[in-house]
Amino acid sequence: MLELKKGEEILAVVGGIASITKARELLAERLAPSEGEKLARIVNEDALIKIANAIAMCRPDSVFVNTGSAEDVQWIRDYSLKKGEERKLAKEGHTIHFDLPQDQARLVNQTYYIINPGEKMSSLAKTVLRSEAIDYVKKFMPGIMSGMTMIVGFYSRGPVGAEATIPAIEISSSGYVLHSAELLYRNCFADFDAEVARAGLFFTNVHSEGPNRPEDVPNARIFMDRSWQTTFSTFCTYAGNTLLLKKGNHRFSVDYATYYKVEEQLSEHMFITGMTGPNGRKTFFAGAAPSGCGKTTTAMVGSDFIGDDLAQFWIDAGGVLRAINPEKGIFGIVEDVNREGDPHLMDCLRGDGTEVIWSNVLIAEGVPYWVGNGEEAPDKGVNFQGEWFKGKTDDNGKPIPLSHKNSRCTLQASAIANHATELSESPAGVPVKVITYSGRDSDTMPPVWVAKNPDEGVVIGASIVSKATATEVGATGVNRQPWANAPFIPGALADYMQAQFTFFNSAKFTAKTRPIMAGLNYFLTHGNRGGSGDKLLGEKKDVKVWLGWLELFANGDVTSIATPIGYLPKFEDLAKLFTAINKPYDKTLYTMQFSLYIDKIIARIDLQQAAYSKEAGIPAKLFEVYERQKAELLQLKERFGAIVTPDQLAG
Ligand code: SPV
Ligand code: MN
Repeated sequence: MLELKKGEEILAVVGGIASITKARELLAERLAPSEGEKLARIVNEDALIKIANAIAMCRPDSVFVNTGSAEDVQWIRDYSLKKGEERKLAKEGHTIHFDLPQDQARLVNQTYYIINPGEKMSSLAKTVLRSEAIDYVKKFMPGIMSGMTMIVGFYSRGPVGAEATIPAIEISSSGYVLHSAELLYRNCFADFDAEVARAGLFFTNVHSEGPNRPEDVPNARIFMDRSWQTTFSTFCTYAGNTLLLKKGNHRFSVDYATYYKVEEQLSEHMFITGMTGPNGRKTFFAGAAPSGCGKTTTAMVGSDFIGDDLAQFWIDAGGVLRAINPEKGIFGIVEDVNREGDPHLMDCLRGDGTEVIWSNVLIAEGVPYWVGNGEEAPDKGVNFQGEWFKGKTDDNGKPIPLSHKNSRCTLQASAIANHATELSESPAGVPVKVITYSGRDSDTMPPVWVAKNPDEGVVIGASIVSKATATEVGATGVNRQPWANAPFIPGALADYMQAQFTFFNSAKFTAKTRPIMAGLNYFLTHGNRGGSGDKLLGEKKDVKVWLGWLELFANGDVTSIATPIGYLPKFEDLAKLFTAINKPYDKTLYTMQFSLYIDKIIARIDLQQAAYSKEAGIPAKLFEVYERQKAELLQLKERFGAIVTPDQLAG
């Protein structure tokens, strides 16, 4: 359940401004004439009251209104440099930003949904009661911007005018945050009022890094008030914690789609990309993957890249699934980005002419370096923890890597050679025919398989797992990652799941337009498929083949092998696609990749069933699909044994 505008609005409580008259008085008093003139172009009263309250609460020395004009954006770049949040690098347009060592990724244990008493939330969500959140904000946010400038920006989460686009305000004392916002989101200052009227809502984000000291990070909070669609972020700078236009507002969009737009919209943690099939045919894909599982790489494999992180969907009047990217840029992980796997991105990172904000990489003589870049590495430099030299260890004697695992690059997507910029900006969105779900699964699911129907497709999404890292404990060695979206699902998982079943089964789709839904897995190892060692069975460039096969399958150009878990590709069809990427592919490898390891799949189903049975109100359909698949797998096992090859399956 989600009830909007329920409970006290924290900004108003702490800022103390309840009327437009009072808001206008405060704005007249606190804004320099130049900024007041700019803000006068915004007429939405709710927005002005929010901004006035943020000023009353944070008490900045001055306020800068970002209209998105070239001068305003340059002001933001200069402010960030002057404040020391970014430093210029050797290459024109490149800067480096370091987050504090304690703030190198999403602070999941300090991220909370603000809830009203009695609200039912996802079992995976951390919550804080409204009254406690108010206490925190009252204690830490008044005066948090004193000595600083507050920057106010207006952004559109999608092309202006698109059915699933929602506008938002980003307020921050950080030049880096607003600079990032300019690269990643569409500034909609000129259209803000009209967009709020069209969409019927807007999101608000208030952030301040405060003094930006390590000792304050324990006090950092990322609060998301789902009832008032407002975020609060303090004492941190990592964009995933501060630029809440991104994951903060994604959470609100998920919430809004789940409770207010059932069968109309979905909001997903997915890339969007187009593949070119025979005769120039374009087929668009959207795909989910947990953070750090190759989502950006997959997106850029397409011939018509649209987005690498988020997707907003709706079904149009003709029954076609449409998607837009709420972002216009990339906040991408750089580890393992190299010429071989990511040529287009490398062109932007090493070539000229692209504005890039680097974060938390190694800088040596003004040049950024990162782990896995395929280049020669310097012996020393400055990285996320300060001075660095080869062999440097931390307090526990552990080697400090050259760059942080989550170090990132921020740039506009339009800089990428295969970005379909015009299409990305179209309010009509792109027609999506293929939905994919992938995780990091070393031993169970094949590289690609297609759901037999929408219910089974929803179950593939519900069953994503990623291999646990060394820091995560799990009896089975895998983490469940429902739809790769679970960290961003505020409400009950059961409600979200029901919304997925309803959406993908919608009668608005026709037999021709209903998307196919597929699983992808790039992480099988030799050792787990009858060979030996931890080496992966495939490589990054194989992604083109898996997507290429799905493109053909979605358009009825290839047949498949039916199995209890869905449809598998035939060897001959894959072999042709591998030939097209100049790579040998043999039947032995195919058999290792596509044999069904029945005991493993059943163990995986058991793991999911056990976990979902603990969750209240899960739709019965999920368990029905698992039961049917299990029964059919056991029949197969009886006939062929525990490992069933594609040849046996094809019978
Ligand atoms: C992710 O972690 O999924 C990201 C980066 O896309 S963050 O903004 O931190 O969410
Ligand atoms: Mn993400």
